Amino acid sequence: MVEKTLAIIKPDAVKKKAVGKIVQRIEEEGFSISGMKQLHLTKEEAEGFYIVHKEKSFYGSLTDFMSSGDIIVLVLEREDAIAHWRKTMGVTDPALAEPGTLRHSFGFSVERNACHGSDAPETAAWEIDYFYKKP
Ligand code: DAT
Ligand code: MG
Repeated sequence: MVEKTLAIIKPDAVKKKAVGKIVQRIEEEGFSISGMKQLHLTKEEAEGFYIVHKEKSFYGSLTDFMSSGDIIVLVLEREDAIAHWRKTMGVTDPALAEPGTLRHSFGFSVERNACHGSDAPETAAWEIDYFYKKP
Protein backbone atom coordinates (compact mmCIF):
# COMPACT_ATOMS: atom_id res chain seq x y z
CA MET A 1 0.00 0.00 0.00
CA VAL A 2 1.27 3.46 -0.87
CA GLU A 3 1.62 5.37 2.37
CA LYS A 4 3.34 8.39 3.87
CA THR A 5 5.80 8.68 6.71
CA LEU A 6 7.47 11.55 8.52
CA ALA A 7 11.26 11.67 8.39
CA ILE A 8 13.59 14.11 10.15
CA ILE A 9 17.24 14.71 9.43
CA LYS A 10 18.40 15.56 12.97
CA PRO A 11 20.74 18.39 14.06
CA ASP A 12 23.83 16.14 14.22
CA ALA A 13 23.44 15.10 10.56
CA VAL A 14 22.71 18.67 9.42
CA LYS A 15 25.84 19.89 11.27
CA LYS A 16 28.02 17.25 9.63
CA LYS A 17 26.64 18.23 6.19
CA ALA A 18 25.04 14.85 5.52
CA VAL A 19 21.74 16.32 4.25
CA GLY A 20 22.62 15.87 0.58
CA LYS A 21 23.70 12.26 1.01
CA ILE A 22 20.60 11.40 3.05
CA VAL A 23 18.23 13.05 0.55
CA GLN A 24 20.01 11.22 -2.28
CA ARG A 25 19.47 7.94 -0.44
CA ILE A 26 15.79 8.80 0.09
CA GLU A 27 15.36 9.19 -3.68
CA GLU A 28 17.41 6.08 -4.46
CA GLU A 29 15.11 4.09 -2.16
CA GLY A 30 12.18 5.09 -4.37
CA PHE A 31 10.49 7.57 -2.06
CA SER A 32 8.74 10.63 -3.46
CA ILE A 33 9.37 13.69 -1.34
CA SER A 34 5.99 15.31 -0.78
CA GLY A 35 7.18 17.82 1.81
CA MET A 36 10.57 19.11 2.88
CA LYS A 37 11.47 22.08 5.07
CA GLN A 38 14.25 23.29 7.31
CA LEU A 39 13.27 24.28 10.87
CA HIS A 40 14.94 25.11 14.15
CA LEU A 41 12.60 23.78 16.84
CA THR A 42 12.12 25.51 20.15
CA LYS A 43 12.54 23.34 23.23
CA GLU A 44 8.72 23.41 23.60
CA GLU A 45 8.19 22.26 19.99
CA ALA A 46 10.68 19.40 20.49
CA GLU A 47 8.90 18.43 23.73
CA GLY A 48 5.56 18.42 21.90
CA PHE A 49 6.88 16.24 19.11
CA TYR A 50 8.37 13.68 21.54
CA ILE A 51 5.51 13.87 24.05
CA VAL A 52 5.12 10.04 23.97
CA HIS A 53 8.55 9.82 25.60
CA LYS A 54 7.90 12.37 28.34
CA GLU A 55 8.30 9.85 31.18
CA LYS A 56 11.62 8.53 29.82
CA SER A 57 14.91 9.41 31.49
CA PHE A 58 16.28 10.76 28.20
CA TYR A 59 13.36 13.12 27.43
CA GLY A 60 15.20 16.24 28.66
CA SER A 61 18.44 15.62 26.81
CA LEU A 62 16.64 14.37 23.66
CA THR A 63 14.56 17.54 23.43
CA ASP A 64 17.61 19.72 24.20
CA PHE A 65 19.41 17.99 21.33
CA MET A 66 16.46 18.23 18.92
CA SER A 67 16.19 21.96 19.59
CA SER A 68 19.96 22.54 19.38
CA GLY A 69 20.17 23.24 15.65
CA ASP A 70 18.46 23.12 12.30
CA ILE A 71 16.60 20.01 11.21
CA ILE A 72 15.08 18.94 7.88
CA VAL A 73 11.52 17.63 8.15
CA LEU A 74 10.28 15.52 5.24
CA VAL A 75 7.12 13.73 4.22
CA LEU A 76 8.08 10.61 2.28
CA GLU A 77 5.71 8.62 0.09
CA ARG A 78 6.19 5.09 -1.20
CA GLU A 79 4.82 1.57 -1.02
CA ASP A 80 5.24 0.56 2.66
CA ALA A 81 6.88 3.90 3.40
CA ILE A 82 6.84 3.55 7.19
CA ALA A 83 8.58 0.17 7.36
CA HIS A 84 10.86 0.90 4.42
CA TRP A 85 12.12 4.16 5.91
CA ARG A 86 12.76 2.50 9.29
CA LYS A 87 14.72 -0.24 7.50
CA THR A 88 16.71 2.39 5.59
CA MET A 89 17.54 4.20 8.86
CA GLY A 90 18.49 1.08 10.83
CA VAL A 91 17.84 0.47 14.53
CA THR A 92 17.85 3.29 17.10
CA ASP A 93 21.42 2.71 18.36
CA PRO A 94 23.95 3.41 15.58
CA ALA A 95 26.38 0.98 17.22
CA LEU A 96 23.89 -1.82 16.57
CA ALA A 97 22.63 -0.61 13.18
CA GLU A 98 23.54 -2.72 10.17
CA PRO A 99 26.22 -1.48 7.76
CA GLY A 100 24.60 0.41 4.92
CA THR A 101 21.88 1.92 7.10
CA LEU A 102 21.78 5.68 7.62
CA ARG A 103 22.22 5.43 11.37
CA HIS A 104 25.24 3.18 10.89
CA SER A 105 26.74 5.62 8.38
CA PHE A 106 25.86 8.93 10.04
CA GLY A 107 24.76 8.30 13.66
CA PHE A 108 27.01 9.00 16.61
CA SER A 109 25.10 7.67 19.64
CA VAL A 110 21.66 6.37 20.60
CA GLU A 111 20.54 9.99 21.04
CA ARG A 112 22.49 11.59 18.18
CA ASN A 113 21.32 9.06 15.67
CA ALA A 114 21.01 11.22 12.53
CA CYS A 115 17.40 10.62 11.60
CA HIS A 116 13.83 9.98 12.69
CA GLY A 117 11.02 7.95 11.19
CA SER A 118 7.43 7.33 12.24
CA ASP A 119 6.75 3.86 13.62
CA ALA A 120 3.10 3.18 12.65
CA PRO A 121 0.29 4.58 10.48
CA GLU A 122 -1.31 6.43 13.42
CA THR A 123 1.95 8.03 14.54
CA ALA A 124 2.83 8.91 10.93
CA ALA A 125 -0.49 10.74 10.53
CA TRP A 126 -0.02 12.53 13.88
CA GLU A 127 3.61 13.48 13.13
CA ILE A 128 2.83 14.73 9.60
CA ASP A 129 0.06 16.87 11.07
CA TYR A 130 2.44 18.17 13.75
CA PHE A 131 4.65 19.78 11.11
CA TYR A 132 2.39 20.15 8.08
CA LYS A 133 -1.14 20.81 9.34
CA LYS A 134 -2.74 23.62 7.36
CA PRO A 135 -3.63 26.50 9.66
P1 DAT B 1 13.34 5.53 17.22
O1 DAT B 1 13.84 6.93 16.90
O2 DAT B 1 14.22 4.47 16.63
O3 DAT B 1 11.88 5.34 16.88
P2 DAT B 1 12.51 5.70 20.01
O4 DAT B 1 11.16 6.12 19.50
O5 DAT B 1 12.54 4.57 20.98
O6 DAT B 1 13.49 5.33 18.80
O7 DAT B 1 13.22 6.93 20.70
C1 DAT B 1 13.12 8.21 20.13
C2 DAT B 1 14.47 8.88 20.18
O8 DAT B 1 14.86 9.05 21.53
C3 DAT B 1 15.60 8.07 19.54
O9 DAT B 1 15.70 8.28 18.15
C4 DAT B 1 16.80 8.58 20.27
C5 DAT B 1 16.26 8.84 21.66
N1 DAT B 1 16.51 7.69 22.55
C6 DAT B 1 15.86 6.50 22.55
N2 DAT B 1 16.33 5.68 23.49
C7 DAT B 1 17.30 6.39 24.14
C8 DAT B 1 18.18 6.11 25.23
N3 DAT B 1 18.16 4.93 25.87
N4 DAT B 1 19.05 7.09 25.59
C9 DAT B 1 19.08 8.29 24.97
N5 DAT B 1 18.28 8.62 23.94
C10 DAT B 1 17.40 7.68 23.53
MG1 MG C 1 10.20 6.26 17.67
